[in-house]
Amino acid sequence: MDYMSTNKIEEKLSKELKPERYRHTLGVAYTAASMAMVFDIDIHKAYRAGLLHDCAKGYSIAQQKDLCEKYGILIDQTYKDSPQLIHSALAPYVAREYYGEQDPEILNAIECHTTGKPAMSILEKIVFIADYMEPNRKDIPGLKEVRKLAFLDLDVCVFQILENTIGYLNDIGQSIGGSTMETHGYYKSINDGKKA
Ligand code: DGI
Ligand code: FE
Ligand code: FE
Repeated sequence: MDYMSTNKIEEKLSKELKPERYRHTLGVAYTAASMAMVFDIDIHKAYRAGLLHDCAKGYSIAQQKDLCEKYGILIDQTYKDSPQLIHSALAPYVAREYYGEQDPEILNAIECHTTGKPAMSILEKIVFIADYMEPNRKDIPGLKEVRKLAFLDLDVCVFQILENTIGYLNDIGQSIGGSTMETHGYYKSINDGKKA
């Protein structure tokens, strides 16, 4: 697939995703672009990463599993327990094949947008955070604080999101994947190190 203009990507996503999901997608794109202005990275890159982050969400879980087979992505125990994480692993493949995205920084950022990972780039942190806090997200406890932190300290903000998410998943009795815990531990130690 050849390079697609941002306009074309928007047009295609608006057909592939449900209206509510597309609305969220635009929210993440604009939020990521605003954060890029604060943290001095390429605004347009942040916008495109936001646009593409949920590009695999138009497929059912069954279709997502088939696509994993096609691309050689292993469906491990974490994905069996939490199939809502699969669209994130698929995102770079779908973005490349169906949306012509070649930029490795964008592809990496959309790949880790659900669980995060240790030592994320600024763009990776921005997409992870923007996904959680874009304006169309329904209000949840702690969201106001996350929205402020998002423009002040990316590492503290990432950690706070993981605290909230892990607490929430524990409350509803959902299993928490290894990469989520690994990201949480990494950002805890990074932030503790800054205080010391
Ligand atoms: O914009 P979305 O695609 O809806 O949001 P998302 O990609 O951040 O993630 C979807 C869900 O995954 C969200 O409710 C948080 C949840 N999640 C994150 N880490 C884990 C997890 N769910 C489980 N079960 N395990 C995890 O480790
Ligand atoms: Fe997602
Ligand atoms: Fe999302």
